[in-house]
Amino acid sequence: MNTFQGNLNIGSAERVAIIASRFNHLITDRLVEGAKDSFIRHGGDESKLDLVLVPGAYEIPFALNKILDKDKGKKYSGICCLGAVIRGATPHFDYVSAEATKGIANVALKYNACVSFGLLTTDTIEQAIERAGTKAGNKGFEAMNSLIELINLYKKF
Ligand code: INI
Repeated sequence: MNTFQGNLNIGSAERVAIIASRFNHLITDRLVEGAKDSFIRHGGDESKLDLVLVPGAYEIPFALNKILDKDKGKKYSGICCLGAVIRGATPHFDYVSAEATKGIANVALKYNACVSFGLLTTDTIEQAIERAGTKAGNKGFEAMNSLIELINLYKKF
């Protein structure tokens, strides 16, 4: 059986972008730190890591679309999307989380791009804190790990 999978080494020549939303920035700042930590620990050159900030998670797919449209797959090896959607008293959460999730997937498929999904969708702020560098780890770190693995997997095809 031939098995294909990517490793977790990112070459120092690879350029990667993080798109992160500022909404709930107490949380998203920690996700960015986690993603940056993963990038550097796996061999990435910090000067090749770009951070693109958008107002909220709803805007992540639009920025992703714009960047990939301009980039044509030349500049970035991959893009890591980070955000935090936290349920409130109204149905707003459902619309924002659904559109951000669908939008990121649709744009990634449209451009056949390496994109990872580090969007927290939680019922409470406590759940978000747990996933942003405390009890449940750091989902930004995990999302960058997945991106690096995907970048290396794609090189095999
Ligand atoms: N954006 C988030 O990133 N997280 C949220 O929890 C959130 N809530 O709950 O409102 C949120 N809303 C803003 C939205 O993403 C857009 O920025 C806004 O609607 C303007 O387009």
